[in-house]
Amino acid sequence: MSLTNPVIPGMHPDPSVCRVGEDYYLVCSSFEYFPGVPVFHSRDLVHWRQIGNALDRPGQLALAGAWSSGGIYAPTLRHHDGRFWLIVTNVREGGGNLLCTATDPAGPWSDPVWLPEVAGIDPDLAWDADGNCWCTVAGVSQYRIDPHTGQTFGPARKLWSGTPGAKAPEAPHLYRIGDYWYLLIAEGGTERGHGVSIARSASPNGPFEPCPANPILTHRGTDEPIQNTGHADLVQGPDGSWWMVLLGVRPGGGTPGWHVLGRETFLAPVTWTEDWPVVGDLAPALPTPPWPLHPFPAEPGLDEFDSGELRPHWVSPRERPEKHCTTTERPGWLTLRARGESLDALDVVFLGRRQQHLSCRVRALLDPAEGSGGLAVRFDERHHYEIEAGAGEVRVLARIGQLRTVVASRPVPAGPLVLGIEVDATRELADARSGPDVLSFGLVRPDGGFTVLGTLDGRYLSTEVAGGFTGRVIGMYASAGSVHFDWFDYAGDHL
Ligand code: 6LW
Repeated sequence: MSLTNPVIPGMHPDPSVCRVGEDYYLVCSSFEYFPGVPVFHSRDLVHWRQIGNALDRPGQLALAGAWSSGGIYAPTLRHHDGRFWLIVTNVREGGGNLLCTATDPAGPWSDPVWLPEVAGIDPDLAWDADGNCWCTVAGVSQYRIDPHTGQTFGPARKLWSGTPGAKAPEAPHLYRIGDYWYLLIAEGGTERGHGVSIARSASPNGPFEPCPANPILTHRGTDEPIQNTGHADLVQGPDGSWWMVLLGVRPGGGTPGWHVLGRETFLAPVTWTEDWPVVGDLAPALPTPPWPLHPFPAEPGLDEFDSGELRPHWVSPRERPEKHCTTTERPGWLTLRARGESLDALDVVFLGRRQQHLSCRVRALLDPAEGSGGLAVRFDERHHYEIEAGAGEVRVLARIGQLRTVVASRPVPAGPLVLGIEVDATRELADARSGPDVLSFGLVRPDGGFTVLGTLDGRYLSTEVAGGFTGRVIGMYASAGSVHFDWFDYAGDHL
């Protein structure tokens, strides 16, 4: 079996990992989406399955007013004293750093304990042998905290600024390994200059001595297909081997390269030389770990909405109140009810899943008799494409920045219909300016054929155009009234 990176494709950045016995658990950022902080499980570090979301109740996760790419940033997950500890930042007015615990990482997770005096993103947790709990944040600074109450003891103490001249020392993780305390950070910014550096000390509070080989990982200025590599966490396997999880991107198209799935989670092997970690090859082909592989049954791409519970990969911008998103109104169907009668993206009710493959195909059967809605590829409020049915026609729509346009429309008979989206990243580059992929929107005919109504350039739904920290999410929406969806089918790499 060939093993491939990324190990968790699609928008799953800032991974943090821990191991308990033979089980690994991993969490990542979720930004403006609800529920937040997806939790993954693995038995081999290569195959991962989402088992829940740590912040899945409105009392844990308030995102009103969080702009796109605001909200939930960079969690740290640790297992200590028989419990899982999760610390994370909610970047919004009235947000800040919060900590939740669980005995089962699939949930339920506790209500949050807030840390009002901890200033800074990317909080880390580490405990020393005396039982002190150290919270280290981007910058890089450190607080001693009581993780049960969120209280801090004394002001922040500066630990390290990373490599002189490198911007954004962030994503700290502090570990006791052998005779040293190691401080792993990301630096250079989360774009093409991203990298991972490390320092060590005899104490968790420093002084820290930088590794002479810093950055210990970067793909800046290289031809590597995986770029923007950084924001890492270390984990040791049951056999003593060491591994790094980190974020990276897969740019496509000509120059400057566009990445559309957001930042994804990758895995790299780590060895040690003179008590410093050395990161092995980080390539699309993964080395086989020295233990049995543990693949999970393939996740079905088809969702028929037959159970009351939505699977954990479904997310909505900011909130998902039952009155706007329910499987009980018409059993066996998902009903989305719009908030208003306008095309304003904030009135639209959207339920989607991350695009996880460079090429993919989506189909959904919907009944628009009581409203308007359809399928959308969402990057953020100002960058999305959709195919929408309602009022006797089907329309392909695009929003790119300030521009909103109807790309195509045609009348359709009343009744349920199957809409489709096809994302094709396999086309040859025509020239240096070619985009990363093309997206086709259309109707599925009764004979199963696909009638394309509009084809759009994928670069406008990329980080390089839209900006921010997120990636594409594909799903269903209602823009007016109620729209019922019988099923939604996502197939990756079908081409
Ligand atoms: C995160 C920072 C980063 O807080 O991006 O790549 C920010 N690193 O560490 C948001 O994901």
